[in-house]
Amino acid sequence: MTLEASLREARARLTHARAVTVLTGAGVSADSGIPTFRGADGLWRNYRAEDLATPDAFQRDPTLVWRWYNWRRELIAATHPNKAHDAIVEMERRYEGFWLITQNVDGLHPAAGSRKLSELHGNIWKVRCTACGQVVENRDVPIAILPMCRHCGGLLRPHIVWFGEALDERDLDRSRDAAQSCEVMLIIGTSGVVYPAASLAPLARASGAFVVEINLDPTPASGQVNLSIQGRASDLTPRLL
Ligand code: BJW
Ligand code: ZN
Repeated sequence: MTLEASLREARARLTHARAVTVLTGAGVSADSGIPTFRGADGLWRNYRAEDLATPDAFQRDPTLVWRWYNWRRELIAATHPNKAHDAIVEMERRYEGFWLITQNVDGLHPAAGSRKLSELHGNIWKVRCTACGQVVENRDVPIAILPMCRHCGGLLRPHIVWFGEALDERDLDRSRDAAQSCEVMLIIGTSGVVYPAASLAPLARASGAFVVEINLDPTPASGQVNLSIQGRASDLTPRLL
């Protein structure tokens, strides 16, 4: 199928839909200048994930982990939402039943205006106390290393879901509901290798949704969706409207 024919088919499905769920990954923010996690220019390229994005790593060397997050905070603070983020905001306005599930921690979806969303892996602009559990917004760039809780003096950590950690139960339930109840699911800019997020598209498909993938490259999900469209998120997402 040509690109135009694929876009036409996706638009036709969207035109008749009442409930639409969108699942996004790092590829959506790549067009804002934020490196993705995997691939040639990926964030893990110079680091091993297990050195940075695990509870063990933080326990071993919180300073190293906070330095990495300061580098990322600085990078993300200089970016803005792109046309893909904006198009997803427009979808929220159009569909009565709409939910956005993002794996991105950069906060660009809420910055663009998305309100009906689950940030499944957390948010880089929030910190959580390792002692009392309190979550607060913190937009300091750089954040003081090591940051301490104002409430109890405990060590603060990024409010981000690291490998081996459980996702927020309510966010996950809401996301599963959205996957099971939508008529169309769009999966945009994710490699689809990280669970449980990767199980949401198969869940939507098994529940009868028409699943459309937008990605620069084929992914493990490409063979299992109804329509896989290759290209940039910031180019193709607005063309679905
Ligand atoms: C473009 C583009 C453009 C580029 N336009 N496209 C089997 C089943 C279940 C779980 C597991 C399992 N095997 C292993 C696990 C455990 C693990 C896991 O999934 N590991 C896999 C790697 C195998 N999962 C977990 O540990 C999760 N927790 C868990 O399972 O808990 C169980 C539990 C239960 C009860 C108690 C205790 C525990 C937690 C996962 C948390 C993931 N967190 C991270 C790191 C956060 C650190 C940080 O950001 O600071 O979140 S991992 C990292 O990957 C980040 C991302 O959100 C996530 C997804 O990545 P994403 O978004 O897909 O990015 P990329 O880079 O992979 O892909 C980008 C894509 O965009 C590419 O396809 C490009 O082609 C494309 N692209 N430019 C369009 N312009
Ligand atoms: Zn505290």
